[in-house]
Amino acid sequence: MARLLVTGGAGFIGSNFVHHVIENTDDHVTVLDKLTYAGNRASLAGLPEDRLTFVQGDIADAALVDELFAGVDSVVHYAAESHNDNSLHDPRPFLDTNIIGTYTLLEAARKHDRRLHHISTDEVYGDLELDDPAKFTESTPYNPSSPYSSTKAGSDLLVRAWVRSFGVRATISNCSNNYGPYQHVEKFIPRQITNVLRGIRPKLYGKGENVRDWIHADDHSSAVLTILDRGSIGETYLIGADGEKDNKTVVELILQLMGEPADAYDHVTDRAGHDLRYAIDSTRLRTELGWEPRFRDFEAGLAATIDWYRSNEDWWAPAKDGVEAFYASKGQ
Ligand code: NAD
Ligand code: TDX
Repeated sequence: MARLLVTGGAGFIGSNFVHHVIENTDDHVTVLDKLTYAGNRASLAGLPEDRLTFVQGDIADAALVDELFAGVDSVVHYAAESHNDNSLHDPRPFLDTNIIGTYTLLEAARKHDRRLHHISTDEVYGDLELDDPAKFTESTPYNPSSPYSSTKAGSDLLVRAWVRSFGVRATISNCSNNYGPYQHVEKFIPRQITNVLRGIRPKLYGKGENVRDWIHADDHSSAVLTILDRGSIGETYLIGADGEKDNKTVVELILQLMGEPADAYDHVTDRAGHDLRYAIDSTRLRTELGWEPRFRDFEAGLAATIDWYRSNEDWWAPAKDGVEAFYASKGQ
């Protein structure tokens, strides 16, 4: 049995990871989460109390982080400000959490010699042209576009420097867009599903040609456990499941699966600096560490996600009106 510290474990991907760990290992999990607007204690409801300790706090609180690192074997770092649109409106919290927060964890990992896995994003690589056959690989140069992705890129570089300069035992993974249960309604897929459930027309930025490479959150979790177990210290692994789709196709599929006409959506103001296309080449993770995704049918995974939002209105309803008011103020 290992003792894991999971930062951001009450967020979307972090909570999916905690569920995955409890179901698939004997490990004990301590979650450190600030419970910002994006964190939800209810995402961890029902998990066995003897396997999970929840601590509300900030990853930039050095004294708290020091105390928690002393009591665990490994740390998986999900906590972040994660939404591009928010970073265009108010970048400051992105610097505080993604940069200073990650720095604080690295200093604790160095002091206590703890294994750290840092969760990052494919957005650090910038974007690809729509007609470019290339995909991102571990050697693609960093070229982030938004305040969000630039702070994630900065946090990755801090991790690399702490490995090289101080011998911290860390790995990094950069994953593509996740979908699944417990994702905040500010994000693309949950926003459109909950719009349809509320009788609001889905909102597509610009022409909807932008491409995202979708992976189920549970596949992201199994990849992270694989890297934590067998990854080489100091290395970066790209995580993706060959799920490229343009946004228009995804909205039309949501409408179709929910029994609405496929054209019942609105085009709204585009995102400033909107990345065109992300695509992941995950050959390294598959060949060197033997990982494979389990969710290969996007339509089936999306249908299950729609069912989850239909059945869990209590979980998402409190955030919905505020999110829509924010978007409306920006013509989105
Ligand atoms: P999220 O916004 O749903 O969750 C973030 C969590 O971190 C929340 O529970 C929040 O309360 C917590 N948090 C924020 N600031 C904190 C702080 N200072 N101290 C402690 N906790 C804090 O985000 P997500 O979509 O689950 O993303 C999780 C991680 O995965 C992020 O690092 C993100 O960059 C990365 N990632 C996300 C995606 C995606 O598709 N969502 C893809 C690739 C990588
Ligand atoms: O209402 C919308 N309409 C729309 O067309 C919203 C909210 C988004 N979009 C578009 C913008 C993107 O092209 O959908 C696509 C996905 O948008 P988001 O869900 O905001 O995700 P994205 O910006 O691609 O970033 C996500 O994946 C990488 C996560 O939020 C990041 O945390 C992760 O690093």
